[in-house]
Amino acid sequence: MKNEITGFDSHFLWGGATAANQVEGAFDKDGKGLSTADMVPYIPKSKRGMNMAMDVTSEYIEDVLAGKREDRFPKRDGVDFYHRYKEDIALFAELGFKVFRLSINWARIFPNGDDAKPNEKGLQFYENVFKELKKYKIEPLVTLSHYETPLALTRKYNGWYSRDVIGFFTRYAETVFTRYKDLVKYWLTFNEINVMTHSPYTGGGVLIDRVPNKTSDQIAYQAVHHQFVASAIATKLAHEIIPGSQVGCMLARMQTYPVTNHPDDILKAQRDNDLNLFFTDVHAKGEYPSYMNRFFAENEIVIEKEAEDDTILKQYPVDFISFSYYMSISVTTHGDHEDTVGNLVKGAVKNQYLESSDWGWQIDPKGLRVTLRDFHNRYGKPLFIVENGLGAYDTVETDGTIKDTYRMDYLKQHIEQMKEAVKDGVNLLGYTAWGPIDLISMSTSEMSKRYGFIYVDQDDEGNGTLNRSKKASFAWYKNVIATNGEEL
Ligand code: BGP
Repeated sequence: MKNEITGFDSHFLWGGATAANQVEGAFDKDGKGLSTADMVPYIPKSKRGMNMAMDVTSEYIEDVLAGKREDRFPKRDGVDFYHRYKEDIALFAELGFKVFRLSINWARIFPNGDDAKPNEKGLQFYENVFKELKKYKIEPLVTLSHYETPLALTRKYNGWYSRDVIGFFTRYAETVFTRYKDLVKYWLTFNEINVMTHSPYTGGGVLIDRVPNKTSDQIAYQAVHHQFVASAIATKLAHEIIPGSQVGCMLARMQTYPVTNHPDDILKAQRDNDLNLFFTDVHAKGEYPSYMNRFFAENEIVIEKEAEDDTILKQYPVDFISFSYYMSISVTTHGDHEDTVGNLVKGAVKNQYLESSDWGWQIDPKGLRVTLRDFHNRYGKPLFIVENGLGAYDTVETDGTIKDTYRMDYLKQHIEQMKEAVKDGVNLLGYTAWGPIDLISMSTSEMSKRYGFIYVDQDDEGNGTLNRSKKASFAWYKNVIATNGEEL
């Protein structure tokens, strides 16, 4: 008997991914409260570190609110998706999208996070968006929390460091599940949940300076524990309220390689991979992995849990695993090596075999295949690549065209490896390219770091017509989808 090894099946979900705070704008319209993302400072490039969200402090927030700072505010006013969603969705439909990933900005629904009643205008906005998607048979994939904790929860409770936030989040989740039960089947709980340990403010609206006697790691892992419990409760609620719904977790995957074959390097890479996979391990297996006991002990981290937490985690694991993938990381225990990816990942060194993006992210399509194979073997659950893409400077030619061949090359190479992984037997639900329409960068707040197939006329200072136009990659991705990944 001949074995057929085929590529993507006919239900494969092709599409694109965004986040509310990076596309919507209208940060204070129709009853929306401020969210943590609205406060990230816009700092001119010359004065900039890698992730400005790390610089947010209690004092900074109070100063901005009191009008004492001159940094632009709001910091990320998006690309006006709030008013132009019909035009944008029509373009996604033209691309042939089967799925569109977006987030609900929690502060549109509960402006202060702990309000007694939801904000109807916020609920109506997303209902309109989901109905518009339905018109074109595009399946929404909705992130409940994409770095958008209501700012009031940060000021009042110190965000996810407080256990109280579990209750506010699950009420928000219940509200949107109930309202959109006929419109949305696929949900993600927390975007890149592991970012909490890199930047607790970004990941959970947590201000380290408010807990002076504890280490940043102690604070971050406690906040993440609260998110794990909230994620499990949300999974339970989704299954109860929306029959047939699918809930996933979401990880910023940092595939980590040893620089040499020195056993110390191998062990370091393995340990760093564990620290990254800890998050998906808890979500998928419903318990804390034993390798974390030593890490917690050595770093004097004690997680405060309630009696029922372990049972909740065990009872409601996620249905699928999703992740973002932009680059791989290389680490070593010895020798001098050139640092890479700025300060984004501590201790990451340059991999001599890989090229880098203009922002120092090391491009590694085969690393995507490695990750897919690993995840498949480790979890045995369906996988979903919900972010991947190349942030690049685009040049508009005098005739208005944009020849972004570099973007097509990047995506082509990653999709090729994704196809190989599927042939290896990996169960992959879909692929949503990051930022199908240009949007505000998460790590740098720049507009000029672009990912889109659709160009948006806006510069780093927020000037421009906001007109949309098609880049060369538009027709290319359209054909990829039309041929189900056969023609790349
Ligand atoms: C991920 C975030 C996104 C997104 C992307 C690209 O970490 O989930 O929100 O922005 O990275 O990053 P950047 O915008 O910094 O280029």
